[in-house]
Amino acid sequence: MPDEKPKLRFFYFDAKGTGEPLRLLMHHAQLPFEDVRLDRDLFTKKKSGAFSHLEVPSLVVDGTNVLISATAIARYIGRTSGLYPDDPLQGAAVDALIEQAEDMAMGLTVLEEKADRGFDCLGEPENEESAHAVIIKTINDYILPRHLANFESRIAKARGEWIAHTAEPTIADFIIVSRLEWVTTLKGINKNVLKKYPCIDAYIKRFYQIPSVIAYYAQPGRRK
Ligand SMILES: N[C@@H](CCC(=O)N[C@@H](CS)C(=O)NCC(=O)O)C(=O)O
Repeated sequence: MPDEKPKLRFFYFDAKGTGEPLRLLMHHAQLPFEDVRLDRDLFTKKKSGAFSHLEVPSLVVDGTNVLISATAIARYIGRTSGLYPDDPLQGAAVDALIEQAEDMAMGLTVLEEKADRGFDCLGEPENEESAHAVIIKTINDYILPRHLANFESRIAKARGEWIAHTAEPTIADFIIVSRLEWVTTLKGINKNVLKKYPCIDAYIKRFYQIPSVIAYYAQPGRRK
C-alpha cells in the first residue's frame, strides 16, 4: 500500500446511483476526495470544462489518471486502502459477489437507461406498456427472487459478519447494499421486497451501523 494518500477528484451526479457506494467507500477508507457533483444538463452537453471524461462515475487520481467504471473504481479504492482482499481466492469471492449484484441489476439497468444500452425501442409508445410490463413481471417473478435468495443464503451462512465472510466490510458490502436498495426504488418493483428476506434486511441495517457510514450521513445535506 503506498504511504502517501492519492489526490482524488470524484465525478458523479448529485444522486445516489452507482456513485454513492464509491463516495461511502472513500469516506470509510479515510481517503479524502473532492466530491464533484455534475448537473445532468452540463454532463449531457459536455459543457463543463472540468469534465471531459467518457462517462461517470469517474475518479481522477493525482490529477492525471482517469479511472472509470464503478466496480473498477471500487477495486482501486479497495486495493489502496485494504478493503479488497490481498488473497487471490478471497478476491475472487468478492468479485463474484459484486458480479452477482450486477447480474441482479442488469435487466433493470437496461429498462432505466434504454437509449444508453441500445434498447431505445422499448421506450417507443407501442412497446412502452406491453414490453415493459412483461419484462418487469419476469424480473419480479424470476430474476429478483433468484438473486435475492442467493444473497439471503450467502448472508445466513457468513462465518464473519460481512458478505464475503470477512470480519470487516469489503468493497462487496458497499456495492451490494447500494444495489439492493436501488432495486427497491424502481417503478414496478415492490419497495418492501427486501423485507421478505430477513438476513438481507438485517444485513442492510448492520451496514448502516458502521461508524463511518453513520458519520457520512450525519454530514449536512447527505440523505440515506
Ligand atoms: N460501466 C460503467 C457505466 C457507466 C455509465 O454508463 N455511465 C453513464 C451515466 S449513468 C455515462 O456516463 N454515459 C456516457 C454518456 O452519457 O456520454 C459503470 O459501471 O460505471
